[in-house]
Amino acid sequence: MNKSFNSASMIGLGYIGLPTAAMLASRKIKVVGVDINQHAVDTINRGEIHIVEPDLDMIVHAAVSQGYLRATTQPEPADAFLIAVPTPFKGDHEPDISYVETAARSIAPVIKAGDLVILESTSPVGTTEQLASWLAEMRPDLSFPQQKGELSDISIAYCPERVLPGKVVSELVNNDRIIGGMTKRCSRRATELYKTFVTAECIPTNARTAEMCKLTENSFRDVNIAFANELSVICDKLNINVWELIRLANRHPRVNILQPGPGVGGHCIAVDPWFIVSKTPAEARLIKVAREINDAKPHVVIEKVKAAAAKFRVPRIACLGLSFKADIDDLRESPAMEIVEHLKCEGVGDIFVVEPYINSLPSKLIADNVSLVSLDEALRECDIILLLVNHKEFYEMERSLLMQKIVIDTRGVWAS
Ligand code: SAJ
Repeated sequence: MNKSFNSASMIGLGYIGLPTAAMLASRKIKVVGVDINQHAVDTINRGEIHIVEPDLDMIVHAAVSQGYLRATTQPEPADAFLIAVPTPFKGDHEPDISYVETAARSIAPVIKAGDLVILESTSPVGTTEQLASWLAEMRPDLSFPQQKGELSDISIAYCPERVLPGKVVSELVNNDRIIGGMTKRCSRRATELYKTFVTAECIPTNARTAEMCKLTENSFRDVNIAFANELSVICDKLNINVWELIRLANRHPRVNILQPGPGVGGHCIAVDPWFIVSKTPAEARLIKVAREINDAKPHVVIEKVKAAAAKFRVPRIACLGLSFKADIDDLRESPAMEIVEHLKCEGVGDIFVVEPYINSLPSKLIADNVSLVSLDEALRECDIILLLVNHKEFYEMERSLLMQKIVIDTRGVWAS
């Protein structure tokens, strides 16, 4: 049992906060999770979860029933505070760190000398220093690293999460962790906390480098997906099967091209590169173009569907998958959603969605008369089959059912 931290508080109980809170609780640290979403709080307090993530339900259930995890809407005192709230962008791709500010201001009244505050949310460079100044402004009775360095009452660090949705539980334990303390002592204290459940390495650095490291990881992936997406558009023009092309090119020992798709979704890769672009617009040229290429990809797909639909009087279009990637329920920033919405708004045809991971469509689509149907029904009723997400159900289906249909496979699921 860890003696430095008997209690911890997680601010934000979403896709990152809840699993992290549950892992800490599984190591017998008393964890209070804080969220403004009363439904999430009530669900967790029943020992259940409000998100889809493999194996998380068992860990949360055990932590709640053994009394190590509890949720509430108001921050309470604890030895360590971890902040995992959203950092979206606003207007012209400018980062919106208002949730971090609200979280900081909400914990300020309950922090005490000796506490550790960790920011996990993906953030533009400088946000941790900003967080420290909000706390200092609200608590002049306490000292902070920017004022007293190693002697400060409060330790502050930036420790980005880097887990993959769908594999969160194992990656939380097995991935190396970057620990960006505002001072060396801050890094040591944060490492001590993470070491309660992380078996991989915790690597210390400063807060600004840790912030940039997180943005760099996701921008690296975005740029590489943009390369694959650009290849797919080039191959369409040249009448080459892009999936076969990539498979062959990847047989080179130093080539590893990612997979094209209908666009890049999720709340991370489609967002984080803009945090670099907005700070250094003149320098971040490749990163910006990659974002633009990936953002343009849904429109390439829409044009293909329109061309196919023009052959029918009232085209019936089955859209297979709505989530932003395979085998999860997360619809945030999903290119599949964007494509479905456009097809409907532009009156391209009757739209049927197959999404095995959700029980009802978002209200926007219900209002637009889009129907959620089974795979069997979609294949029976529709003329055009548009595959948008590579869910395992679509790999496993009987391919002969696609005969006589116009198939647009944006993920290469049926390419071989
Ligand atoms: N995608 C492609 N082609 C590919 C790989 C992905 O089109 O070859 C698309 C996906 O379909 C999806 C989007 O990219 O729409 C993002 O999916 P992803 O699996 O690449 O990443 P996320 O958003 O689920 O998680 C990423 C991860 N970052 C990296 O791999 C560098 C994860 O480790 C981070 O923790 C997460 O972002 C985050 O929270 O920042």
